[in-house]
Amino acid sequence: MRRSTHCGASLNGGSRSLRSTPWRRALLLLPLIVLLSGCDKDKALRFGFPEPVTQQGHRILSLWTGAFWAALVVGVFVYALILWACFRFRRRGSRVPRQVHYNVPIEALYVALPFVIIGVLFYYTARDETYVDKLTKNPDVRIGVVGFQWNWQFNYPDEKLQVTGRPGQIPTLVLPVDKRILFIETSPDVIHSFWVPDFLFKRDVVPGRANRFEVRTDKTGTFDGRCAELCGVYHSRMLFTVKIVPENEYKRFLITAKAQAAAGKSDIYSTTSGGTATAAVTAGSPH
Ligand SMILES: [Cu+2]
Repeated sequence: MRRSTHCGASLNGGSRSLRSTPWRRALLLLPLIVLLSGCDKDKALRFGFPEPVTQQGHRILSLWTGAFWAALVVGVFVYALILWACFRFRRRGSRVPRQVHYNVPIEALYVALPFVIIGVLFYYTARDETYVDKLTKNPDVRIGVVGFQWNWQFNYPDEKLQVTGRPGQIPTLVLPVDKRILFIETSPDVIHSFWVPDFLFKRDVVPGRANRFEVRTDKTGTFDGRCAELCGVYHSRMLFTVKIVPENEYKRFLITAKAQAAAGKSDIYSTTSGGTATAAVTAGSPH
């Protein structure tokens, strides 16, 4: 009898602390979470993704946020069920709870429901991947990307111009806004990965093959780019800058860069014989 009284007291004490402590902690943490999030409501609603600067990026963002909301709803529902079961059916005295057998409708539901969720996620992923990978017949600008140990070269085959990063000099890829840009990637050595976080996209640069992708730029600005594949000892030096500018500024850039290249005044700009984008990409990569 004494033992059961002691046990009851401990359980009551336990339930009291369960009721108060986690909630107090959560309330204390809440301002900290808001503070650490930088109070950027838009970024919080993008679940950490940057604001996209290409049309394809908007589609990728909607896929990401959709999947995140779905995961959030499922997560909250599952945790609520777990907590509800923990509190609702916690031990009370020495009474044995009602013993039950299987429940066919509920078991059928929790087998079928995950398949429905996977099916929906699969559908949207396949749909958006097809959209992002789509290449148009006549892109406005073709850019050859050469990733090499340890820098980048950008070729403008239609302009017979190439931009090559040198040690200590980060190359800038200038692109016009509101245009369809086709990228053709190659590598003379190992696998690299062309990544512009604000595109919400990266693609491997693989030796022996030309990987292609296309974006439509829709916002001007200067954005960081980097290699996203550990490609050797100086992988961290593989940085570049992407500058998306209005068309007249883009044309001015081409004129200036080509003039500097022709005059031999620049380490970064040089002229090429042109040709197809792939040929221009693979030709003359510095090593
Ligand atoms: Cu690399």
